[in-house]
Amino acid sequence: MAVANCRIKNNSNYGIDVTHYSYADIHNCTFVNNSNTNIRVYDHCWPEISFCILDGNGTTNFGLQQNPYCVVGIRDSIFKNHTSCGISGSVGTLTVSNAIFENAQSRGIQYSNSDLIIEHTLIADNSDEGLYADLGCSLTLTSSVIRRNGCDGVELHDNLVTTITNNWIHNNGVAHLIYYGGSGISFADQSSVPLVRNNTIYDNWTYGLQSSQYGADPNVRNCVIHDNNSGDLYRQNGSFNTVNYCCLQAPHTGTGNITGDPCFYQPENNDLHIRSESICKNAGDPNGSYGNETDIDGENRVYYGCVDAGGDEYYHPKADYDINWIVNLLDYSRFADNWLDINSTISLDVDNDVDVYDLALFCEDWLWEAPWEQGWMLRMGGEGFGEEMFMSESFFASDEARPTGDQLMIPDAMQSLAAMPQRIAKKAQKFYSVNAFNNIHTRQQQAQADIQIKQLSIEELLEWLDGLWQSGDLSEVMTYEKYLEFREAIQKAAEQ
Ligand SMILES: [Ca+2]
Ligand SMILES: [Ca+2]
Ligand SMILES: [Ca+2]
Ligand SMILES: [Ca+2]
Repeated sequence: MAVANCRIKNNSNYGIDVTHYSYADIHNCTFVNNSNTNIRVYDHCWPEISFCILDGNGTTNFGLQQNPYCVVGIRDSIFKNHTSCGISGSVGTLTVSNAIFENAQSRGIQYSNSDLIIEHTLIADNSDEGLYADLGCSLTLTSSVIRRNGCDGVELHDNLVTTITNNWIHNNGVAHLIYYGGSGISFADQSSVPLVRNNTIYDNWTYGLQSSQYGADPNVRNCVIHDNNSGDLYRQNGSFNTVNYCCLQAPHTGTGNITGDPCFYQPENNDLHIRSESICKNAGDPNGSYGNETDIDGENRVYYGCVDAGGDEYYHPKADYDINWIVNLLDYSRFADNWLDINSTISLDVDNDVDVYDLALFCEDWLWEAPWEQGWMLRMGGEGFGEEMFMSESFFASDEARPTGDQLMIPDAMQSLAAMPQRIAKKAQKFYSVNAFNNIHTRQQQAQADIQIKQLSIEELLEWLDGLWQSGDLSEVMTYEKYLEFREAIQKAAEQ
């Protein structure tokens, strides 16, 4: 079953009811004014939801309700303005990426006894907790932003495995309800040790982290916990005893803990990137293992030899020679001007010559933009501004108009098809031209190309250069002769 490109509105009970062993895929649909729940998922179902807008419009209770034995996948979707929770469920599995949960009159996300994997998601401005999980949940929360919720940012009770990494959790507790609290993360009676690593936990109404008297002692590493109103760490009748390599509000026992101003970029505008002078740079655990992990921006988790404390890893590539916060043709022309010279300000590796090794490094930073100017978390959410930017980040190449009312997120059928997850695309294929399906293929090839540029060979470098030339951009900064000379020099270097 597939439902694509539909407006689903003004129904009583449910917009879509997925029940009893259904593989319903819901793509590019808008839900509004359905009286109880926009999507109900009940009893052994496996729906995939992509590019949907579930709008409670101040009348619908739930965006999505998930009941026993279901596996729900959500990506590139917006849940907003529900009178209860954005999404709620029990006894199932939920995976979420690139989504927004905002302005629910209860919790943004609420689950019991479920496996939850949430990444690259904004949970903001919900009246109660941003994320609430209890009674045997396993939670992986990564590279997400949880801000300005009414009570705790994240509240956890009696859960199993909990992993919280590379997030920003800030300015929660805006309702100022003392009984319900307003901490960044609140733990109660956790049955195994939660890992809380590389998070930035800032300016919450009560504590950064708090815990009940009983339950496992969280492993807190490489975090920035700063400027929370009641304090950084609070455990009822006890203390947090595993806190290392953190930048804290007050001195705390442990290895590598520091105190002082983290030097956020613009905290008043939700921008918790750290500045070049920040004491959090390289303050994380130098012996930690970070694999292919990325920071909140999607940049490498480790730069300059050591992981930073907090969700952000500071990075400003040397290839931005003119320091205008983007690596583009202006930088490239300086690079080309110094080709095969000795120039320590242009060379990007440890020696001072400017050769193919430097070009390979230059390619890695090509079109880098400063995340403190362009970060996704700064563009998502916010009145009348966020959504189109969120979508352009996720999908659109440029600034499409923000959908309003019951408009679809993707107004164009071919673009909608190109954005479909694989499973629904297969189902939908026969309804569309082969030509349109090629779009998916093209996109996959593009994704492949992005991966390959990381494993640069000379051939790829030359292709990259040729592509640059053919795009016409290079001719603005150099003549064709100069370009050929440069290309030839690279080729020669490769043959040596
Ligand atoms: Ca670093
Ligand atoms: Ca970063
Ligand atoms: Ca530049
Ligand atoms: Ca060099």
